[in-house]
Amino acid sequence: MTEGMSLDISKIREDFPILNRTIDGKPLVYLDSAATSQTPRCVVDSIVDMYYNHKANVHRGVHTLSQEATDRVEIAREKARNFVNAASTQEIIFTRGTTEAINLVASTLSDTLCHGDEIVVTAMEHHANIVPWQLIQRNKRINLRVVPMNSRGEVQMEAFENLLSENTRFVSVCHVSNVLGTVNPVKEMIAIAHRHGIPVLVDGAQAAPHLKIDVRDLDADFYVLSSHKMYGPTGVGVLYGKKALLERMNPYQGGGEMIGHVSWEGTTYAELPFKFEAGTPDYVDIAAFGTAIDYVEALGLDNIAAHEHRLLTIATEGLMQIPGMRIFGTAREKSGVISFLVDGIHHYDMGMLLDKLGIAVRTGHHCAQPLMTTLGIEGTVRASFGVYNTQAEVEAFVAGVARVAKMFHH
Ligand code: 7TS
Repeated sequence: MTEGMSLDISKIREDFPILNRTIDGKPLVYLDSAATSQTPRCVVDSIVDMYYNHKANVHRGVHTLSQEATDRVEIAREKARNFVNAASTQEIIFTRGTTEAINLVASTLSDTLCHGDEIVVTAMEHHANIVPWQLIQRNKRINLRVVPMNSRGEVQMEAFENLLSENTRFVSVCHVSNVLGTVNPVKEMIAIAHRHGIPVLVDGAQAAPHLKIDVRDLDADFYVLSSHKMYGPTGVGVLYGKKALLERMNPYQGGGEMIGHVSWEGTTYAELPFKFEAGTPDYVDIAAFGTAIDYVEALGLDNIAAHEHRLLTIATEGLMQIPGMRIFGTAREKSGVISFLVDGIHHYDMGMLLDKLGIAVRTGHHCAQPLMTTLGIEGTVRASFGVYNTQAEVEAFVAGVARVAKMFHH
């Protein structure tokens, strides 16, 4: 499929057996892809094929199975490199996910930080981009500075630049907010930070399934993502890092795979990317992640984004008709996530009642409690879209919300 073509959604749905499920006798309407996307048959087939035909530990054996398993992992690494447009596979480190990737960078960076140093994040970060910095804050008494946002849920760029000072050592910012759907102007933010000589990590967990990523165009120093949100298996993530930076960093964990030579006197480390991949990697899922990348690229990220944007518009227009509706996040650039509350209805009640209609949405703080505090709420109801969602599903969702709202208000 080439870019710019509209997707055949009913055909795509055939790739996802779970979408045929019913909940309480009603067809499943899965609107929780921001938490985790569903997995197409080709990715599951890749996992099964590895277990049945090619399973052996990687990077260690001369025997055929071990070579085959290693090849599959390294092919996936090349696919991941191409997916984010990194210069080299040495810059692609496989992790357990976005969370581990950020912890890796934070923990390694902490070696170089001193009392009074500052890390800058935004008001809309997921806990995965807050708590790792707080953990190193505890040891080093560094300060976490938070970029405010405007009423639409957009980062205030002037405030961002003003927060950067000679004490700022690092900026870590989400590409897309998992609550507000805001697409942050990360290229511009990186350019500003670089003018001050500050490296930037971009948390791409919510961007990777929806936007074309080009780490070289962004000039990102680090870019992190999770496979399970982009139609891939669980347990795999990517840390992209510029080679020059990764080379200067200490290893994160020690063990097999990451060493050059070990002796009682001292140990040397392996070359990139293996220096950061201690222990047996999740090679079965890494190989299947490669298949997921092929799947996404065959559909075309521009096509996926266009489809999801259409669904977002239909959902937003539909929800706005419902009395007492409050939508959180109205950024001019927004991805396929919609967070809302209806006056007088607890988000949990809304989620439970929608579930009775077969509609799966997420409720709560979405691992962004500081953002909830800023918004003055405890949680929201969040619908999020994937490439397999249809207009009919979005209409069923809007009708479901309207029905619940009516139940409470009359
Ligand atoms: N960063 C962002 C922006 C996220 O949305 C998430 C997960 C993470 C980091 C962590 O990713 P993980 O794969 O390491 O867990 N977001 C969500 C969510 O919105 N609902 O459930 C998980």
